[in-house]
Amino acid sequence: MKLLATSDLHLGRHSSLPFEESDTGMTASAQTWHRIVDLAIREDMDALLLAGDLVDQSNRFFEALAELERGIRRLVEARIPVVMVSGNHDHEVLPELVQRLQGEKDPSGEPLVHLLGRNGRWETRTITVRCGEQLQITGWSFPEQQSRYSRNPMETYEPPPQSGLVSVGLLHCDVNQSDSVYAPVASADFNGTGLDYWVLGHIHKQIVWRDSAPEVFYPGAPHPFDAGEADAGTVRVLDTDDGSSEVPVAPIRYVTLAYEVTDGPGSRMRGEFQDELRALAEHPAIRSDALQLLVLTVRCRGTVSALNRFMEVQGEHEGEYIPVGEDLRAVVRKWIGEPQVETDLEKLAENSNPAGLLASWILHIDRKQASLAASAGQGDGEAGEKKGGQDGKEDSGQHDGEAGSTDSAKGDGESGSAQAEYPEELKELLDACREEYRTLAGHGVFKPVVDGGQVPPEPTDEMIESLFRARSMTLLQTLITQAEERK
Ligand SMILES: [Mn+2]
Repeated sequence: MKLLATSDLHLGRHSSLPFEESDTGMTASAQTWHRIVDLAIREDMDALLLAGDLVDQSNRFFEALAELERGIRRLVEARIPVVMVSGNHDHEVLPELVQRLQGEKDPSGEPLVHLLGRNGRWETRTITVRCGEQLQITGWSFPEQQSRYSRNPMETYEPPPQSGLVSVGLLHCDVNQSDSVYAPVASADFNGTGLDYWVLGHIHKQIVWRDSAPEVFYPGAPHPFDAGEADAGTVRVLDTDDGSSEVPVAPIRYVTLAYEVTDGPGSRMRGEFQDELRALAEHPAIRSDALQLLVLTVRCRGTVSALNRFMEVQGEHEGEYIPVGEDLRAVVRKWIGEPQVETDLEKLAENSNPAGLLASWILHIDRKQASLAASAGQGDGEAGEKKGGQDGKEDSGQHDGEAGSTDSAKGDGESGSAQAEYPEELKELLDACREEYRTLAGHGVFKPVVDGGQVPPEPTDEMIESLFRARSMTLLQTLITQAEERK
């Protein structure tokens, strides 16, 4: 028996692509939905299992619902039963859709369209699938009035009677997120449920709990909507004889490529880039006749000069379509250049220019913090026993790690007792930084999270120094980058 399983189509949801495809069907999940229907018919699937969130946002999208209905009618014509449960997006609209389709029956009079477990009640049905065999299927749907459901639906689950038939569970739920408002369940809840398989919906990434019995999986969303859904784009075929496997179906896939850019000859990169895209298109998790467009995010790390060179060769690709195969193109959605700045602080601090000044301030702060860590480390050693657990927990944990570092030893040697003293101008800057911090915090601009969520009423010296150090480092890197660019 071959069952096609999917969920989270979100028909009607819009993609955020800025390119020409955003107006065409390629970014619409309706196209993917009809490809899933094609696949079910072409590969003689015995049933289609849908684990919820088939349309986006309840009854606002009648067009989306019409596409869903059109696809289901095509399956019904091919005598492929469709079994679904509703999720947190389609809980209102699926009942009326199924109502409209309840007259669709196979020649023996059995209904071909099923919605299981309406209104948050578990339900088991035995259906005859396309090959004539019987399948026992158990499911639970989100209540019609509730897009949020904070209880665990498995609390009310009872194993259906043993039938000897292939048995599958269908559920839209959030696994191992105990505070979720979308039907939180634990992965362990599926153990001992007496079923052969569980098909879950809600998470858009495919997840398979491999070593569990029953076999439990999220098939994942078959259609990705943005760069954050690089893992979406496949359905799962559950073959009761040969095991289950993923099948890519989406016409569009989002991919991030990462490069270390070197100062070598830039011209070879373009060719390499295309080779890599061709290899990518052959990857089993992506390769599909349906695939038409790869949307790329390209992250490059390297020195400023190497990045500049790379962009000279590659930069014109942004938004440009790159042919990859006969029916496949790629487009670069975004280049992200991550300049790596060489910062030898000691060496920079020898200069009297702004970069040198910033470097020496950073070194002052580092030395002070290192010496504090060293003395605190000593303190712990002496008083560790006496302090015990009362308030020593945070302190000792924090200082233990730092005390052993070579930095602190270096700080000791270099400046001795004078290390805690800052030059006047640095003191002034830190005071200004503290004032600014107070003003921003007073306006609720940011909420500093320190030590597990507590917001201290007054920033500590360490906080102000860290803030100042981070800002100085950013500024220093900008200065160096600009200097390199002028070369
Ligand atoms: Mn959902």
